[in-house]
Amino acid sequence: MAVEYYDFGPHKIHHSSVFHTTDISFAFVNLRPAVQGHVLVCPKRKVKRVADLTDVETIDLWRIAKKLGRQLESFHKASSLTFCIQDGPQAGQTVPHVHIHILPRKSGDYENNDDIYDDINEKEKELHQALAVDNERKDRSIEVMAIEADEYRKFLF
Ligand code: AMW
Repeated sequence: MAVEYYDFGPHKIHHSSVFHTTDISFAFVNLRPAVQGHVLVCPKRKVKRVADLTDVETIDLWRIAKKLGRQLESFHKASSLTFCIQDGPQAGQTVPHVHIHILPRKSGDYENNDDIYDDINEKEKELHQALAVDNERKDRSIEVMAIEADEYRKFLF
């Protein structure tokens, strides 16, 4: 039987938000995307830091990120990609479970290209505050996220 929830650090990701899985990893849509198509790829095993990944996990994560990146870029009619890992709290990691951010990029999406990193952190700060006040989702509903994941399931991989 398929699992109902996937562990993402302390968070439970409903299967409807997960659009690709292997035995080792899963890919899911973001609660607070910085740009359209901002998704996350994560090992199923709860691993905090990149150095804790096995070689098999490392290869699987990047194999998925590589393929998904190309497909998401085309799906969202983008022309570049930002791949990013915040590895440890001082690097901006807010969820202690390794994840690769994939962000399709378009011309003019940010005034300065690298502003996207500030935006990722800003979105995470907002999310953190929202979750601290009330453990409910205030922004994207599970239904909206499921629709996005459904689309990817149909068109990607
Ligand atoms: W990190 O600061 O740890 O590099 O990034 C955490 C990412 O996880 C952010 O992009 C944030 O929006 C996302 N996120 C946090 N909680 C959830 C959740 N419950 N469902 C989907 N995405 C989440």
